[in-house]
Amino acid sequence: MSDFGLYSYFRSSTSVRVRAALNLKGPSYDYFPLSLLKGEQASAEHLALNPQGLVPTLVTAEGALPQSLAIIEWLDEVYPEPPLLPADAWGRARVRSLAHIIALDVHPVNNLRILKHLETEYGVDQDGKAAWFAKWSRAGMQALEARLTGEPETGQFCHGDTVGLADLCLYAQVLNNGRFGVTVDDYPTIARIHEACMAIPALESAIPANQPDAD
Ligand SMILES: N[C@@H](CCC(=O)N[C@@H](CS)C(=O)NCC(=O)O)C(=O)O
Repeated sequence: MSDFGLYSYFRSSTSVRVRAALNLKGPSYDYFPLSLLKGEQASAEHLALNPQGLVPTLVTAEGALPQSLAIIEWLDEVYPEPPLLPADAWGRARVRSLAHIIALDVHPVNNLRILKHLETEYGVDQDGKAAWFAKWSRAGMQALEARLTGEPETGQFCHGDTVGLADLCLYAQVLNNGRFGVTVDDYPTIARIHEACMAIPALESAIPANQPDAD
């Protein structure tokens, strides 16, 4: 029997973050794919676990846990190795602060349900949705790049030379950006860290193309 069940969608960047954390930490998990395009995240079965109807949802012996950052921080406490947050308070605050640029400011306004709402309620077409995505994604990437380039704690990864929570958010967002034509060309430090992330087998195996529901 597996340690966990994970409700996930291959392209979902929040699911990428959690898959990467699980792969790094090592517990086994059953993969339950939900097609966001078919609306399976809003099925009665999934809503019973996650009333928001969003992925990922981690099913644990203690209950279902939605919200990728909460899942990753919980995994980090239960499986301390390798740590995804620094040992010192300032380091933890900095890593969360970097991760939040993506997870709290970029991702929420570019989520599928927002893009769908723009289309159905306001008649925004594909080009308009791509422009919306690029605007908010670039705003976050620009700020992230400035911080990563200017702050002395940046190393091979966002914080020092080991992969952590901020890196999981960064590489998942860079992958997602690619679908909307937002490249890393203007963000050399982000590009360098993304490449370092992709060189880690646990992270590479968590990318959309390597999931059972990839099309
Ligand atoms: N804050 C949540 C966001 C979860 C989320 O929005 N997931 C997206 C996929 S990346 C989703 O399920 N979207 C479905 C929809 O918008 O209907 C988290 O970090 O887990």
